[in-house]
Amino acid sequence: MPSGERSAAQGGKIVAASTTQHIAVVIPCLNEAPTIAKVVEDFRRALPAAAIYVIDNGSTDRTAEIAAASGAQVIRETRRGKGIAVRTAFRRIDADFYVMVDGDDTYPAESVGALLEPALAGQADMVVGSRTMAGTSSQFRRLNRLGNRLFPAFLRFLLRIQLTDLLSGFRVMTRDFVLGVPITARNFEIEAELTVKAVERNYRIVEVPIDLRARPDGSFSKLSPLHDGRRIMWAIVLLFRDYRPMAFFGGLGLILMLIGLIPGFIVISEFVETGLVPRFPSAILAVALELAGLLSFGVGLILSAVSRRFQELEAKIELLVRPPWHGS
Ligand SMILES: Nc1nc2c(ncn2[C@@H]2O[C@H](COP(=O)(O)OP(=O)(O)OP(=O)(O)O)[C@@H](O)[C@H]2O)c(=O)[nH]1
Ligand SMILES: [Mg+2]
Repeated sequence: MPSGERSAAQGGKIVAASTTQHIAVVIPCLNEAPTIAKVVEDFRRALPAAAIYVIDNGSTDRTAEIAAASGAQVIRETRRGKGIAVRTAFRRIDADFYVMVDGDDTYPAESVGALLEPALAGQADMVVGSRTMAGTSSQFRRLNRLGNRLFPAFLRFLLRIQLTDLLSGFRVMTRDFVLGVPITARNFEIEAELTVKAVERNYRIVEVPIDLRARPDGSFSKLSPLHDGRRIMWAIVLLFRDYRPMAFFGGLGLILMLIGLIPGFIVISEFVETGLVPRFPSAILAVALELAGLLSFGVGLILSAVSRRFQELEAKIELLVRPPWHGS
């Protein structure tokens, strides 16, 4: 493994100290020709010993060519999607620490030292550059800002995740983290997936404030707030279903049963008064809703037992793959 330089921020300045840790900067890119050279150069300056990789998804502009000319190693991935590009990067690149950042020159390279610090010090498995922490002055597009408020609130409500920025594209991850968190997202759900899966697996997440810049003129966003926002929301719902099946199906069951009480109450009160059941369809609807609710509860119970056993299985596989007596 090549030797690298250890960078840490002290008083806002990045200082280098020698270490044998290998740092890889991973930049997923789709048509970022106007900015990619600056991003590569900025990270080269901030982390002189790190290897810089641009994952190109068949850009139709000169992104790959410019990235290579700037000294980055270009990995080509024909399947479209930021999530797929990041997954490919993690499979192909071996490093002790991974820095993930966008190629649109919106994240500050000068903050990379502050992001690396908790990971290098062994205090964090993933460090997230938070664009919304107190004290930051990030420049969001209007709908993006709304999404970046809405999703953390949504996750706080569903999964009690207390983080300020779920969707930040500027992160540092350790090798252990990258090996331990399976990625399935294909597009912009990647960040939400990383965050939720990290929390559910009890990885240590540290947020560091950063300022997001606006995209420079002539560079175009690949994110459609409505379309991708919907996908991110859907991804969060599916993660909730998979990681908290009892809450998901139990909640659904409770809602169905409560709705079923309405026709049920009418039918029962009529029966108590007259001894008859004149509204037959209401009676059937009430029973159907109560049974559907119970079924949903049952599904929740079964899935939560299965998911618990899978957690145990995952812990055992981890022990087999990386036995503790072989060091970390
Ligand atoms: N490899 C690859 N990278 C992608 C793809 N889509 C987006 N990206 C990159 O992912 C990063 C984030 O995309 P952006 O369009 O900047 O999305 P955003 O940062 O959420 O939103 P804006 O900065 O407002 O546009 C950029 O570096 C893109 O080039 C893709 O399909 N493949
Ligand atoms: Mg961007």
